[in-house]
Amino acid sequence: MEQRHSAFEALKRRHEELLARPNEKLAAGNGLFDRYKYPVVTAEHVPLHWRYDLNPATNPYMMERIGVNATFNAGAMKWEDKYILMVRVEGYDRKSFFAIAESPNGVENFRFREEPVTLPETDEPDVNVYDMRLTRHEDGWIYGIFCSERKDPHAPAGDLSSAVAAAGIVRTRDLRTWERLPDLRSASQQRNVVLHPEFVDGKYALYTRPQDGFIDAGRGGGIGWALVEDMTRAEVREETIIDCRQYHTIKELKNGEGPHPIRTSRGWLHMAHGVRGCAAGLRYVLYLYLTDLHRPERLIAEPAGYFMAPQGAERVGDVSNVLFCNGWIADDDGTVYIYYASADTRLHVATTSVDRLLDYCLHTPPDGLRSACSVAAVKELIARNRAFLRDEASHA
Ligand code: M1P
Repeated sequence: MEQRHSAFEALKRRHEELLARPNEKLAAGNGLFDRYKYPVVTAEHVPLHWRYDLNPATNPYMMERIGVNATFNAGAMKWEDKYILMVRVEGYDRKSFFAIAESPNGVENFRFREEPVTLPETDEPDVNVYDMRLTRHEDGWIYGIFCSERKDPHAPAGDLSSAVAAAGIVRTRDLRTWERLPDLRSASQQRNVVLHPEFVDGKYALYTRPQDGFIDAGRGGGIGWALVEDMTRAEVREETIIDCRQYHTIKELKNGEGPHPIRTSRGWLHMAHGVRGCAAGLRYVLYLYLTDLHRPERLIAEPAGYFMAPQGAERVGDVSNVLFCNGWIADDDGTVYIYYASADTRLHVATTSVDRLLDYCLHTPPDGLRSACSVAAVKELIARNRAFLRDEASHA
């Protein structure tokens, strides 16, 4: 009995050390953003009482009863002065569910609330749920749109992998009780659906990602845009592609909107993921684009290539070579907290500012779509630098 007690005390001590561990900004990067030394939420952050039966009578060996495999792809928002993450928690059983973790400063000490979120179901229960985007809408509700995955009813006998992706919708006023609304109706499968925070032409505006199959975007041309009159019976009637997939780019195979865009003086700042295929499988990177303040569906700037790609230990995990982001927070002082997951395994933070992100969007050359254009862009920068250095030397 004494031994079992001390085993649990040791677990508790290690867990508390992990939760209380200070995080550190890493030494200078590329000027775009700063990475941090430690991930902000890992499977080990999940409370012990979700995983262990603490009663020695029913758990004589103090074994973990319900294992957590990964914590990743979190929605994010500021709430009552806390930085809130709606984390995708994935168990050993491969099922994901949502749980809220909170931090006082956005970069460390994330702690899960007492219990995971109880997500109401529709008449057609979800098999798996993940990747919730949180939007505090100007209508007064906080919406959560997530992927609801179910077995493909038309899969041939013996095919136990084919699935159908749809956008599930919940809303809340307090981040505690959730009202489930009907899933988004759409002619195609949908994942990475995101609600714009403001009405556009008096309607709710959705970023969509039409896809032919569960994995393949197929004829789905990229990130779409659809206006919806009523979120309690949301339906995609007309969908226009606002950010296209293109040959030989980082988003050749598919792309998807990240969190809802941030309103800035120069336009709506968007974070998205782009996917391409290579010999190692799919490679997911993060990129930014900017759209018009009054017409959020109108693209006004898109820097070439990626903003962030997996680096070092981020490269390896359950689904290696993946960065994914569906949550960021723009603070009142202009700081932006980017919550990104690596390799479908763990969650990190990077910090930057609205000003930096705008400067990046407005001054990084766009993708010329050919090597010759990339060379021209480099030479143009070299020429400007030569002129600048000459000018500086002449004033010395
Ligand atoms: O495994 C990488 C990502 O794959 C999917 O993203 P997308 O729909 O853009 O391909 C999602 O399952 C996502 O959760 C996952 O991180």
